Amino acid sequence: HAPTPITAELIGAPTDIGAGARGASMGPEALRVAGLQPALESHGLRVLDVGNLSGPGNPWLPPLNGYRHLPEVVAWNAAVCDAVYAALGRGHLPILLGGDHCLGVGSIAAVARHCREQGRPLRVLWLDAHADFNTSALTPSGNVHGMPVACLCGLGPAELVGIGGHTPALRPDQVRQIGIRSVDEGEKRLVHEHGLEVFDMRFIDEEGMRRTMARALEGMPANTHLHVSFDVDFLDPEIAPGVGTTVPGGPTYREAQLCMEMIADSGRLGSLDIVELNPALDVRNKTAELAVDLVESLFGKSTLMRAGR
Ligand code: 5AB
Ligand code: MN
Ligand code: MN
Ligand code: MN
Repeated sequence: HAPTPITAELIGAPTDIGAGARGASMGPEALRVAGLQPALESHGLRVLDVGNLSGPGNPWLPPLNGYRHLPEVVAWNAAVCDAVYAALGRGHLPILLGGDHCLGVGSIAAVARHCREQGRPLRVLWLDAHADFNTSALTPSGNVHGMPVACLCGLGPAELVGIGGHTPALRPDQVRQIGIRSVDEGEKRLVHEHGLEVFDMRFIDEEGMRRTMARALEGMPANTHLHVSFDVDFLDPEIAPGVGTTVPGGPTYREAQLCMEMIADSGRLGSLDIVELNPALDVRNKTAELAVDLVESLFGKSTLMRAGR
């Protein structure tokens, strides 16, 4: 008989509270318009779209003590953390539709809590142009979307760092960063101090995406929960202009597909964030459509072709 299908739970978080440009708040709807639900269904998943979370508006204020909009960022992350944790408790695979990347704190804190309770190992793949390892002392902007990895590793304001009930939510050795090509000076030092494993664009240029992903996915015991935090600015801006913080020199269409396909082949994917999509900067929703196309590969779009070889 057929195995029980995966149920993906789509959770919209329409906010740009942690970003440096307005517009990521329109991300969830753009992903729906691009056909995310039918795309997932075409690969055999059941899909439950639970709609959008709500939270405070964006007051667009300057930083206060090194953070922009910290109380609002905390409110959104608390809502995301609760929703993702509840989805995992139902046995569903949560897909967070951001929203900006500050929401990675709530999403991954929930996943970490779930894994701790289930006694399962957790690995986080952080697909991004940026390391997102700033602190209030180091940040050039005060934008919290540049800080989520640091917060998850215990570096940040107590309200965010403890949002999942355990501090820190993650150890740096649980994280693999891929596609990195823009890291601030102080942030670089902190990344090295904490021993984050970073497969930057130089590494991908020299070793290729295949060896990069093989390295990023190695050493996962069978019951590992793999979380993918997909910042759409990971992709080269030539193919993905609809983001607030473009950095040239990212993965091509084929490199990104291979990255997603190798994650699918690992068979370990347990939760996903799709963040930083900014429809206000997009061209006819093509970045949203590309994100949907890549997420299809993450759920085995290429499997049939492989089965036939
Ligand atoms: B994103 C920058 N490092 O901290 C900062 O898009 C950019 O979630 C952060 O990766 C980019 O402001 C955050 C300059
Ligand atoms: Mn990011
Ligand atoms: Mn980024
Ligand atoms: Mn960004």
